[in-house]
Parts: sequence; C-alpha cells; structure tokens
Amino acid sequence: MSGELSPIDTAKFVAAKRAVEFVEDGMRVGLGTGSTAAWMVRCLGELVREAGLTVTGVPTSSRTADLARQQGIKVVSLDEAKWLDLTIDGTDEFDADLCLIKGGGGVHLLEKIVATASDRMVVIADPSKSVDQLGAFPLPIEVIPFGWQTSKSLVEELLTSMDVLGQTTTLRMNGDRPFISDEGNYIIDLHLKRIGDPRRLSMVLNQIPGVVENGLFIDICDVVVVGHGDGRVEVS
Ligand code: ABF
Repeated sequence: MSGELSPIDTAKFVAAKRAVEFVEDGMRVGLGTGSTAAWMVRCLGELVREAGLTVTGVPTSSRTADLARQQGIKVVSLDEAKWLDLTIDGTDEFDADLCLIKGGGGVHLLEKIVATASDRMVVIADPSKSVDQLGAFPLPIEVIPFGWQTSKSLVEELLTSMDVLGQTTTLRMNGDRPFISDEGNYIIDLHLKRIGDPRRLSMVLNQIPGVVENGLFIDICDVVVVGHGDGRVEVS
C-alpha cells in the first residue's frame, strides 16, 4: 500500500500502521478525519479484508464514512455503537501533556464527541504537529449561524478580559461563502500565537451561548503515535 511515498506521507503511513495495532478483533472504533486519519482507515481496511478482523467503525465525517465503506469496514452511527473501545484520529497540534488543537478540517465537534465516547484515544501525527506550547495553529470554534457576529464579538471580549492580546478572529470561508460544518454551523478561527492556559480557555469559550465546541482537546488523548519520514515510529 505504501508504494513510493514522499517523506511526509511515509510519516503519516507508518504512524497509521502502528496505530491500527491497537485495534483488536470485535472492537468498536472511532474513525477520525484528515489526511493522516485517511491512512489509518486504509490500514484498518487492509486488516479487515486480509486478516479477517471484525471491526465496527464510527466515522467522524461524511468523507471518512465514504472511505471506510470503500475499504470494507462496517460503519454505524455513534448512537448505534453507544460506546467505543478506541478512537484513532489525526491532529493539528499536540503538546507534551497530550493536549491537542484539532479542527483545521472543520470537524472537531464530531471528533470530540466520538473521542470522548471512547475508552481510549490514539492520535497519529507527523513530527510537524509537535509543539512546546499550543496556539501557533489557529484555534477553531464552531458556532451556530444565528447571531454569529455577536458570538464572535463575545469571543473577542473574552480574550481581551483574559489578557490574550494581539489576537485576531476570522470567519472561516469556502470561496466567497462561509464554510459550513457537517452539522450546519460556522467556524471562527482564533489566531492566538500561543495559548497560556488551554484548560481554562477551553472551558470559558464553551460558556458563550452561540459556541457549540472549540478545537482544544484536554485530557482526551491517551497516546500519540508519531511517524517519521525515514519510517521510524515513536509512541508516547
Ligand atoms: C483532523 O484532521 C482534524 O481535527 C485536524 O484538523 C486534521 C489533521 O489533518 P491532517 O492529518 O491532514 O494534517 O484530525
């Protein structure tokens, strides 16, 4: 499956291949979204087709659902599965405490629901996702379209009251229209540079009524598998 891959695809592929070793026969598995998670779905599909592993997948996006079905993985909704043994997903950033920023692909809401409903979350990444302090990657916040400008102003006021200075907030666009999430919501990206207290920020952001969910994953991820371009894999 790996063929002739670029170093970055090799890194994603070897991380994905190592991560599917956490999957055992009969497990219900949350399937993440993104290019790294897509490698994982392909590796899992190979195990299902060639090693006869029985797995039930709960996808975090319509893209992942389509890919999982193509790979021969049985797909059900989270309500059908009710609880999951494991979720494997990508990330935009992770730090030494295994806190994450996710949502660059616009699906952090479903990803957080699925990961939280899992006994274990394994994150797969290439080394570029490792950071000393979260925040260089814009933090996505999913907001309901109703009153989104008011929600955006409330987020800005909140950041100012927390002494987060120099921040900008932007509505994510898809061409000349707002980007719409799988759940029909808008995404506001917070450009913060660095996040001093991710735990507190995550909590207070979610108290704003129009905010559905932010992209900080705190105390959710259990294991990070980092793949390297030369084929090495580190598990932490
Ligand atoms: C999902 O895909 C997202 O939460 C994250 O934003 C993104 C990472 O994508 P990629 O693996 O393509 O870098 O996991």
